[in-house]
Amino acid sequence: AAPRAPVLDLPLPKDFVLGAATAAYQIEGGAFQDGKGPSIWDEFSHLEPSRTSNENGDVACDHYNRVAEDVELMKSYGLQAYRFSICWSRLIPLGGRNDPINEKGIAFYNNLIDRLLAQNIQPVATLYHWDLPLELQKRYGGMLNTPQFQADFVNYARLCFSRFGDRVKQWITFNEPYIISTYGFHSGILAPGHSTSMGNDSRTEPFRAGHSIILSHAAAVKAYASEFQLHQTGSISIVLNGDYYEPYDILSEADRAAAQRRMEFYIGWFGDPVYLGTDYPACMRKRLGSRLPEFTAADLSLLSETAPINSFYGMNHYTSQYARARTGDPEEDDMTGNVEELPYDIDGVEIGPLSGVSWLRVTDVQFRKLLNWIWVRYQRPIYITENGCPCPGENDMTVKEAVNDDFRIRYFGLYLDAISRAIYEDGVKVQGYYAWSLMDNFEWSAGYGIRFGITHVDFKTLIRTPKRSAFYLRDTMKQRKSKAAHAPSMNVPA
Ligand code: PNW
Repeated sequence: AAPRAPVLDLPLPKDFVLGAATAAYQIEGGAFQDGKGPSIWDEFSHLEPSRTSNENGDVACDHYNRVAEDVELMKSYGLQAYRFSICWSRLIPLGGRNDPINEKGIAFYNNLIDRLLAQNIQPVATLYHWDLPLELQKRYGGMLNTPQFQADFVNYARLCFSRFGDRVKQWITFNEPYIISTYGFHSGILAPGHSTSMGNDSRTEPFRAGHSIILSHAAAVKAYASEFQLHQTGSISIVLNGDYYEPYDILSEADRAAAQRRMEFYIGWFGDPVYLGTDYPACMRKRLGSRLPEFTAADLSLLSETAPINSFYGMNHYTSQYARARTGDPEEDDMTGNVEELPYDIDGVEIGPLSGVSWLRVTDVQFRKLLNWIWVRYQRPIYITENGCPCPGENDMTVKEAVNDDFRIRYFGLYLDAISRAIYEDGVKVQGYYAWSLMDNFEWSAGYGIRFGITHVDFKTLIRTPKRSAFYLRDTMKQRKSKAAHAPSMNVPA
């Protein structure tokens, strides 16, 4: 076996933020409590035959009824910030701009936010982590209806800013538009589960959904900036995920171009309109033709006006792959720029060790490269808003075994070292790191079978048990920050 690189516990800046992240549907439960309306996930997770491994989020971690206990956990982990998402249909059960508001839902998030602040943990709120009010999907097709969706989203965003913005100082509009668009409207493995095999048009739907997300994001940013930011003094942006792509054959010009193109089809799709205020990447326009919606002149001026307001880049990152140029014509519903994705290169060498889930390999070297790619392209300070992994075989372990999560500790250690190198050797500005996830939770189509938590959750008793990685994060952060004072600061741009 190849020698394993050691974790070096390299320095991090003193003001670097350690947090953990969750999403409403994955942890809250209370699916029918206190007037919450159903979301597309309540419907999707109850379909027969099951598309979520015969499990659903009705109870999940029961966080809805255990906020006090969960904030205590965060405190014991030394977290400085907590990224959670707000369930739209808890606040507006039917979702729309003329529909009634549910004060009990507002009270739930008020209580969470106040408890966090009482422990000096900064709340970071995501407005949309995949749980669209079901009624809006039924009423007008949800994201496939851009003007209606945009108007309803901005109304919901305004409600959140006005009720929580006195205390929430960092806002994220959408979590992972790429995953929403491709998994919700192409492969269909996430809600609303559209795909060609279900009779939907997967050639165009993902790009229409993505278009709605971009324009709804921009409209919400504009509302925040013009109506709230001056007195609330918070920041707002979006969270984009993305893998880094290495060329399958480093000597092949076609594979090198394929790797770059794959990242533009993944990250540039959303990053260019949102952060640069421009049209979709040229390679997408060229290859997708009429499959890709057009921005009107008014859209483009909204995008260019709001682009600079997005003051940070929210980056979810887990893994990387090899990209190989396809030789034939692309599939008619191709989403990749005609690129084949592989876990190994031309010599058969795997990109990194496999974690507890088939799509995630440990690729810390590529993480550093992606930090550089994003920094060069978008020039925003970066927050790692999600990063983590399940350990191999973790779901078959007893609690006693699962809390000794050495594989996860090493993953965190290597990825934090990569951040340190990006900061001090490459001059990339990285300001914080949120572990995914605070606790084991409902992992979408995989149900409860894939565990990403730094806290073990027994889904029968709902008992929480800290894993060693939670305390590793606390301790390594302290150690890394104490070193930072002595670290040379190189190539840091103005
Ligand atoms: C993220 N992929 O989704 C989500 O933001 C979380 O809700 C989720 O629990 C977490 O990652 C772990 O899966 C992703 O296939 C889903 O590359 C799939 C991928 C990446 C991110």
